[in-house]
Amino acid sequence: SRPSVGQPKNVLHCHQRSSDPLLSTTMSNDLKSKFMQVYDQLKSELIHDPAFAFDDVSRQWVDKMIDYIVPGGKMTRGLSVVDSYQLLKREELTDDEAFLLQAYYLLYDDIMDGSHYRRGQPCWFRLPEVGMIAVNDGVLLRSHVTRILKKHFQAKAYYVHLLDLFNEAEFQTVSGQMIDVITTLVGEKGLSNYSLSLNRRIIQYKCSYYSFYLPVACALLMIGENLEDHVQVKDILVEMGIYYQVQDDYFDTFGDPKVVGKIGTDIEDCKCSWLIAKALELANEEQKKILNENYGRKDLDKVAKVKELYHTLNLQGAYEDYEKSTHEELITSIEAHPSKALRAVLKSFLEKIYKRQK
Ligand code: DMA
Ligand code: MG
Ligand code: MG
Ligand code: MG
Repeated sequence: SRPSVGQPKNVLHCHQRSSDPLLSTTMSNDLKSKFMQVYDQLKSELIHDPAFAFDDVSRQWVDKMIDYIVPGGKMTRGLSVVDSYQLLKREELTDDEAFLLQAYYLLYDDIMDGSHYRRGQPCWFRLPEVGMIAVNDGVLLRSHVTRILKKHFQAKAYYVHLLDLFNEAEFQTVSGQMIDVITTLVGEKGLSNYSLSLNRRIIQYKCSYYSFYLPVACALLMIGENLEDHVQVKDILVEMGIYYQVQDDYFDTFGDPKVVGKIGTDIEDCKCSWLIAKALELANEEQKKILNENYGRKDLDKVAKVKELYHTLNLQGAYEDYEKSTHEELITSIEAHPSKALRAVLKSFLEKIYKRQK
């Protein structure tokens, strides 16, 4: 089994909450606490639903489940909505469906990936009393997203577009998740079809749309924009999302679990991650053979052999080059956008994720 990270609940969790670069650089404490107030309100709306009125057991379950998996992350997506809206309209707004959506994707992702830790604590489904009840918890969270949208945005002219946007983003994400997982069935028989272009296709779907496009698109709808007029913004955000997930793939092996709050499973799971795709591109025939023999196996010695080869191939260096050139390309496409406000939104997001450590 996987190495333990010691006392995750105390050590990792505290670390993560206190040192978030995103929150500390761009969000005032005031906005953070306001954001958490909205979280509390939305949570209270759910736990006081008549569905749970007849007994305390179900209410406590939902209370605990939501607190366990919804806050505690970087809250990037939820805060991005607020951030974009403020930059575009210079008004205040707090809103957090996007991070509820994130909680439910992660809940399923950890089950699918057989992960053990998330945000410095054991994955929700790993708790002895939870197990496969987590499957239903995920559906509950997802349906609550739609209910929040209804309760708070039903009267708005853009309501139907907002619903459609969430649904589309969700379709893209779960399609990406499906491809991410079924690709490994082929990979387990041999890595010959693993490539950077396959990795790009997977991560574009599973990560970009909901993590980067969705929050900004929400803000655009709220200020009365038509999303069809913002294809250029969408393309840039999709590129940024791909970059974000390449970083995630890199942290899976090279990140410090104490900092990223999770323990990587990509090598064991035979994922078509950026690292293996890049490694295959750089490897000679002999090294490719080693990768084919050791990648995608639960055996710790085999995992170690893959990591050793990653070092030999200097994937850290390749990653640094990738970061640098992607940053330059993104800056160039952002500069080409005609709207000053949107350039500011896009640049602020890029600078938040550039060279992130978690
Ligand atoms: C995550 O991919 C994608 C979604 C849609 C949650 P991943 O399995 O690499 O994420 P993590 O490293 O956080 O488990
Ligand atoms: Mg996954
Ligand atoms: Mg995962
Ligand atoms: Mg990952």
